Amino acid sequence: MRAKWGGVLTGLVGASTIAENIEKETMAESDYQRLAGKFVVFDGPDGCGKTTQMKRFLEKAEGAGVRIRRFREPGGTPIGEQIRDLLLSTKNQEMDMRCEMLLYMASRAQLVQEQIRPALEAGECVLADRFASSTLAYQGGGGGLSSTAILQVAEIAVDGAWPHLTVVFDLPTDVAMSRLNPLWAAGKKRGDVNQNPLFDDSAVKDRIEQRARDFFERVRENYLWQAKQWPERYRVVDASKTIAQVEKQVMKVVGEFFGD
Ligand code: Z5A
Repeated sequence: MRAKWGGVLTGLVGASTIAENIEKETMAESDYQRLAGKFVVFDGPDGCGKTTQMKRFLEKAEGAGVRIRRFREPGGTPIGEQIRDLLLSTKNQEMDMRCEMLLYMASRAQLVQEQIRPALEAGECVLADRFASSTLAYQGGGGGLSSTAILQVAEIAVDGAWPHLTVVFDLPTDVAMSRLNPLWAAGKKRGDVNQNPLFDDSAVKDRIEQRARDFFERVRENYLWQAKQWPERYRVVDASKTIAQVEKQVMKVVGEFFGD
């Protein structure tokens, strides 16, 4: 398992690694077999469609005989699910960003020790819905915490179990928001989305709505920055396309990453 995070954590660059050339629609049998013992993360802003794609990928990988385990963050263990409730509860509006970051990491530490490391050591493929890349994007890019500080805590939480590949699902914020709540696109009442405290603004005012939107712009930009920072283990797909088109991109980038 690799621990290659680090370097100077500043700046932002566009998604030069977006898979635009959609040629490879399926993964070869040999590509699937190379997933054994590999740790793959699907990540991206809310509404990017990663969960939809994970289900499809999982089905295909299992169909090809791959022993594959799927986890979501925060959560994935009994302790992690309790931490998830704390984090996503709309009651905890006063939660400090540092507390939030540490709770995500605490859930992750438990998940790594209890599930991810044993699965990888047993030769299974691990497919995770979010990982440390989410903390960098949300609590770092969105919340303003230093990426260096987040990575220092992550080194403790992850304890060497870094993903081999992180697939970032990139799309314009408005598209993501409109998927989660069509009212967003119409500029009307936002409502609650996935019990997300950021959106718990039942009497939406423009200032609040704008603040949430800006946050997610920064989240998106941070994911793209990560992909630029660590090109050897990140790939970006254009998640604004149809579900079938995004799936083709996923097959292409994963197949090529683990292929010959
Ligand atoms: N968070 C954090 O801040 N820091 C961290 O370290 C971690 C997480 C680990 C977890 O919420 C929250 O925790 C998350 C980040 C934060 N939210 N915030 N803020 P969650 O687990 O409840 O949800 P999520 O991870 O954000 O995933 P999601 O809401 O399930 O969305 P998704 O996985 O990105 O997308 P989806 O469920 O596959 O699709 C969303 C909708 O779009 C659905 O109706 C689909 O049918 C539709 N969809 C999907 N693909 C397409 C395409 N291609 N076209 C059109 N429509 C589509």
